[in-house]
Amino acid sequence: PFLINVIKDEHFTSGQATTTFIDNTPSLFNFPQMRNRGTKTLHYLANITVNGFPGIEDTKKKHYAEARQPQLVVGEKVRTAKNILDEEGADAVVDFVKNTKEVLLTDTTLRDAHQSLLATRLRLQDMKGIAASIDEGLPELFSAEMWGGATFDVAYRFLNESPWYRLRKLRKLMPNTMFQMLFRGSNAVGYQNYPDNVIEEFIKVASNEGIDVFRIFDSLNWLPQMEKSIQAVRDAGKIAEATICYTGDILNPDRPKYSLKYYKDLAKEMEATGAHILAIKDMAGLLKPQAAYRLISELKETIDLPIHLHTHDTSGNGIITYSGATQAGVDIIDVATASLAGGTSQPSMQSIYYALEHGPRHANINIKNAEEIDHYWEDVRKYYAAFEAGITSPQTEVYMHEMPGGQYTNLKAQAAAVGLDHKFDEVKRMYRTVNMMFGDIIKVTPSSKVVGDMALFMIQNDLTEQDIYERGEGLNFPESVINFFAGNLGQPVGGFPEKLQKIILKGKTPLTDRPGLHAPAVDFEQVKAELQEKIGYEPGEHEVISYLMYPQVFLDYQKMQHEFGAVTLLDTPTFLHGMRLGEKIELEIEKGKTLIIRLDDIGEPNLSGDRVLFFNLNGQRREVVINDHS
Ligand code: 3PY
Ligand code: ZN
Repeated sequence: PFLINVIKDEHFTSGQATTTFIDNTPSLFNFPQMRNRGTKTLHYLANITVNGFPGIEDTKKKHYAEARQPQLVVGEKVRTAKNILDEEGADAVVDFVKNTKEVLLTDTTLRDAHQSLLATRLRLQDMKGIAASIDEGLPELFSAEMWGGATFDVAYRFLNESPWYRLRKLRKLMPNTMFQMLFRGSNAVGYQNYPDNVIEEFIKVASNEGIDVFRIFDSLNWLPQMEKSIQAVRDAGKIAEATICYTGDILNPDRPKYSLKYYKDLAKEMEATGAHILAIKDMAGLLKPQAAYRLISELKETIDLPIHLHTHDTSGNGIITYSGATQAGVDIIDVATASLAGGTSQPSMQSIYYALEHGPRHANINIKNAEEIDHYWEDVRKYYAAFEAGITSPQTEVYMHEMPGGQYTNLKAQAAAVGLDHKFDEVKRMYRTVNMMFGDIIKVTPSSKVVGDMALFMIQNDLTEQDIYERGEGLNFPESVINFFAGNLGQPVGGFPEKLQKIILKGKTPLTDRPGLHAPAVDFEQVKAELQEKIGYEPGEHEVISYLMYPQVFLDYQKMQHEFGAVTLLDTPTFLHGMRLGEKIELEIEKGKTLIIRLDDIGEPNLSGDRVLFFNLNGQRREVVINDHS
């Protein structure tokens, strides 16, 4: 069967297979699964139909029309930023950006937009339906942000999907678009510090798999936590965006800690690392329009790197902020397609287009194509209704609590999980209090999680700031908070508040230098052997990395794959809600091989709660027994 798999592989038959081909083509090894894919799929469908999808209360499957496909106008072939990178390298892309008069756009739809609006739940199946159209219809984009941040962990954990497989598939469908990822410096795509050689290996493999632009930040803006990553990206021949996370308000004289001077000094330091681009990451959407104008103007005078601005539209001011930044000379801005824009997501691509139209720095994209592509997203968003956070209007309170766009909805869910949903206003105020107790820190993953955990902890236990100082010795603080004060995320701007640090660490000595200096290098061969033992086959280098980042999550994913097979291919309503009685679905599991599945009957539960589901699979009657957990 191995040989048959090989000779049927498109890549092999096209003559492009090299000696790494077998390593890099795990589908060759899928034959044991292939035989019983039908059975596994039925098992998944039966389970979701009876027990629902974890975290979704309303299990009823609605009727959805198929998402509209765009009618594109494709003109002359454009030489894209990706073409320049592949043909001439990273420095040529920098020159291209500098020589472009118009403002360039990064489309965040495939990453931050759904991370911020739909709990990161967007599936590959829905990305696949539009990816080629984005590549063809929007060739003027600087890049598409489609990986990193929370997507890595969520894909495995909640979607039964491999982020690497997602990357490979999209890479094939979008050969002319630069792929951008969000990389948390020494925290990679996790919430903790990883040894330097893990960081380097991650960047090497991600770059081989198709990531072109790495936006590297540190959750405390601490440069020592970013330098290794920047160097690794340079070594891989890809584009390193050194990132400053923006917090506070440079125009507010009462908030002097994060002043214009602070940002300018940091920008100079970032430039000195050899990064290609400076990114300003306004993760909460705090950069007000006039401040944006001032900040970008002064940064353009201070450094010679192109500047890439990222904001969130939480307050409703995002478009004006971009308008100010564009006037001040920002080179690239992050936008999302209209249907997944606004609110805690990025400002809308289509809106900024019209805001700048006919001006000197108008965005050079085909707006008709952008609008056509947006129809697709408008339809797809409906599938994910269960993950909507219900924020339907501008939230100017963000200027008070300063919560990142990607955290807002998450923390709301976290609060609800411990029965505090009715107290979310209090949580937001406490979030601010905690930030000030911690010395007014940069709040972005993972430091934002520390603040969120502490805020929830205090409200849950009915504690005030005063209580912490007076009774803190006897309290068991959340793990993440202890970890932060122990210096394991690095050093915050201006240092830790000593009194609080003493209370929280209870005598433990904190680190004052880079955690990576203390973390022993990982022996990849040894980890590979350990993983092989657990999963029963020789893992690829990407799987070793996933296992290092998220051991349990990765193993659980493996188990799910084993149990349910390629559920990635199911359409989203079916994936989330299962099947209606009498419904028929078609599932193309590979070219020319389609499963036609009808659900004929659902039996009553027996005494131990087991139900029989009667399916018809490609004309044959099949029964699946499933335990009803309700
Ligand atoms: C992430 O790290 O996931 C973020 O989006 C931070 O803003
Ligand atoms: Zn963001």
